[in-house]
Amino acid sequence: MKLSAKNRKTGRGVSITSGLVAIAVTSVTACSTGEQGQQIPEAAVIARAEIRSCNDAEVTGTAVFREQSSTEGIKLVDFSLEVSGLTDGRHAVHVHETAACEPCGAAGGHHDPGPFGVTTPDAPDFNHPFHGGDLINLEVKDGVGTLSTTSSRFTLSPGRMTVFDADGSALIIHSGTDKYCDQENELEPGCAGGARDACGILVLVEE
Ligand SMILES: [Cu+2]
Repeated sequence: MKLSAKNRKTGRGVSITSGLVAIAVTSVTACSTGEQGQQIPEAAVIARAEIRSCNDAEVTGTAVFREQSSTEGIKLVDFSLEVSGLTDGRHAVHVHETAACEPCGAAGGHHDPGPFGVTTPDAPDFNHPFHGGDLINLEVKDGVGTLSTTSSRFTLSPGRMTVFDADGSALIIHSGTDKYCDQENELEPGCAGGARDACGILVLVEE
C-alpha cells in the first residue's frame, strides 16, 4: 500500500484526526441497538491463513483471526497461530500488505494503512514496530510454535484499517526475531526479522 510522504508533524495530526473519524464510523456500523437501548456487538468476523514454507522446508500451520466489535466501537482481532517445521527460536510475525505468497516477497511490506508517524513510500519499514500489521514474535520449540495475541491495529471488517483492502493481505513469518526496531531514519538491516520463512494468504471464513 503506497502512500504519499507527509510532513512528519502534519502527518501525525492528520492521522490522529482520521483515526477518530474511523472509530466513530465503525461504532455506528458495528453495533445494533437492543430492546433496552443497549449496544449489542455484531457476530464475530473470522479469517484464516494456511501457512506454507517460503522455500522447500516442511512447514505447515494455520493462523486464525477473529474480530469482535466491542461496546466501545473498537474492533479487537484475536489472533492465534500454530505452525510446525520452523527452526527453533523466536520469529517475527506480521500481516503484510498484499495477498500473495509466490514468491513470499510478493506479499510486499507491512500492512500499514495508518495512522502512522513517519511515512516514506520507498521504505515502509521506517514505521516499524508501529505498522498496523505488526504482531509479536512466535516462539518455536522442538519445531512447533504457537502464538496468541490480540490487535486493535487492523480490522477484518471493511474500513480504512482493514486487511481486506483491494489487494488483500498475507501473514509472513520471518527467519529471525523481531527486535521491534524503532528508528528515525534507517532501520538496522534485519531488525524486523529479516528473510521470510513462511507465508499464508488471509481468507475470510463464512461461519
Ligand atoms: Cu514482516
